[in-house]
Amino acid sequence: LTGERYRVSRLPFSRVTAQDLNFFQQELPGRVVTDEEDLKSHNIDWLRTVRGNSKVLLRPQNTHEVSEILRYCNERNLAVTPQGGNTGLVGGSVPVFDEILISTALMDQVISFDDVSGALVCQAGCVLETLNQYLEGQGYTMPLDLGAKGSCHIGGNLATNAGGLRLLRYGSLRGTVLGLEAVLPDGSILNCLNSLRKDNTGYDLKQLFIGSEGTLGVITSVSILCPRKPSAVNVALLGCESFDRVLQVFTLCRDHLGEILSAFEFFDASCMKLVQKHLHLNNPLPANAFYVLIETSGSSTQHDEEKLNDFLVSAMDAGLTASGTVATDQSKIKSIWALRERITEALAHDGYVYKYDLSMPVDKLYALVEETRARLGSTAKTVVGYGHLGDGNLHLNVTAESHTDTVLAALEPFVYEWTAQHRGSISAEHGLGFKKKDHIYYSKSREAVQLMQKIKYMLDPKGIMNPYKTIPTADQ
Ligand code: FAD
Ligand code: 2HG
Ligand code: ZN
Repeated sequence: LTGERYRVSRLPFSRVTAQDLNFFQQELPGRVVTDEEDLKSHNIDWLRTVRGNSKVLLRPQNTHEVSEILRYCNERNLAVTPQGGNTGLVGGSVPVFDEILISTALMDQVISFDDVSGALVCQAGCVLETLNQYLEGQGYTMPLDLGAKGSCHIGGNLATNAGGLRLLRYGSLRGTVLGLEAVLPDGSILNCLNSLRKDNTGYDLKQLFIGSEGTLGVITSVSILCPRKPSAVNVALLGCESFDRVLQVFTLCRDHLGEILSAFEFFDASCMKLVQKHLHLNNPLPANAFYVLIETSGSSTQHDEEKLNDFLVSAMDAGLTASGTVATDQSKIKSIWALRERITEALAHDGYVYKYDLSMPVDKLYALVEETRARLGSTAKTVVGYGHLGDGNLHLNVTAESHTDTVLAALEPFVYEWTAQHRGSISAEHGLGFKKKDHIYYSKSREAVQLMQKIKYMLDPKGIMNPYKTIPTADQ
């Protein structure tokens, strides 16, 4: 866990005193958590691989309270870690040492929804799935969806610039977020919360906070453009005998389904085995080397079904797919999606997980999985490859009985070098957090990192915002 394995030393921040606790209790009566038991789940990440030792968690309800907390912490030189749903996969959401946790859990109010433009304005602590349910009642949907939707907060989604299962259709948060409000480390409030589609007045400051992983300020409110809820959704699960076939299915799929294609995900046979073994999910197809999940979202059931059927006939005729099944009703759609969405959960049951989230040219995606598998041999329990193929995003995961330096040494820097050689990114959508910040140079130049450090220093000269995360400190 933290410290020993990662060889990191505590920076000279102040330590929380009784006087500090008094101040917090005055500001947030009944919303200051200091009980060790209650703090446990906030001090450890979802993967249970990094653990901090925070002694206090603050639960503000509004922007003003966040501002008061940060102004005080900055003056006192107390380090803080913003925390949403704590579903992050790179150790960014938990303290490394005794940083104060600022939770957005009680900032869960919808502020406004414009049912003509689809602009939703809400507080940062709204849970993604709750927002989606709220919108569905009004004929709209959220432009992003991910397996952690039941727990992750929209503020956390912005802070990590989460990608997920709908990016292929609705694009990244960098396009769908219309505005945001953030509290800077000195307590000042940056209000960029507009709901305009177009606004070219000066630099687009909201982009700095999207993907900043809590290192520049706390995102307190969000304005996001939501699409209409599609009235016709179909899902197909296909089996393919090689990755080459998967790629051919993708090309054919784009030709046939074009504008109604909303997801193109793939996973290999090892993933299927894991969800069957650990989660008892049912594979509706005969065993295959690869599986492809295709989703269409459109406005005409008949038109979409016709298109999907034409595509399936072409794929079968061309011998690209060995077997397949189609779902139009909600419960079957859900059970097919579960096979893909719950792989992360199944992996967590399998052992210690080494997790890589890479983007690279699609034709190279699976070669890395095969090389990794051959390289590790019997030292690994399972090596799997899956991901958002439509976005060129591979999730390479390796499980072992426990963490060992031998497995780690076989994986790193190999995986990062391989990715950099193919001009890929070593973090496609999960961010760098605590675990990967020192690997940034595989994907960014020295000059780019130096400019990031200058921006960080300008906004957070004392470095109190989520220290030890995302970018290497300036003197490295
Ligand atoms: P947290 O985990 O609490 O925090 C993440 C980071 O953001 C931390 O650095 C934290 O300090 C910072 N932060 C949180 N809230 C704020 C705020 N209000 N202001 C400033 N900084 C803040 N990610 C994807 O991209 N695509 C996926 O498909 C995907 N699927 C997942 C499936 C599962 C089962 C799990 C467990 C995770 C998945 N993730 C995925 C990763 C994770 O869910 C996302 O990164 C999510 O966006 C994190 O949201 P959160 O509220 O849990 O943030
Ligand atoms: C997904 O796409 C998530 O399911 C998690 O991004 C990926 O666990 C992973 O590696
Ligand atoms: Zn993903």
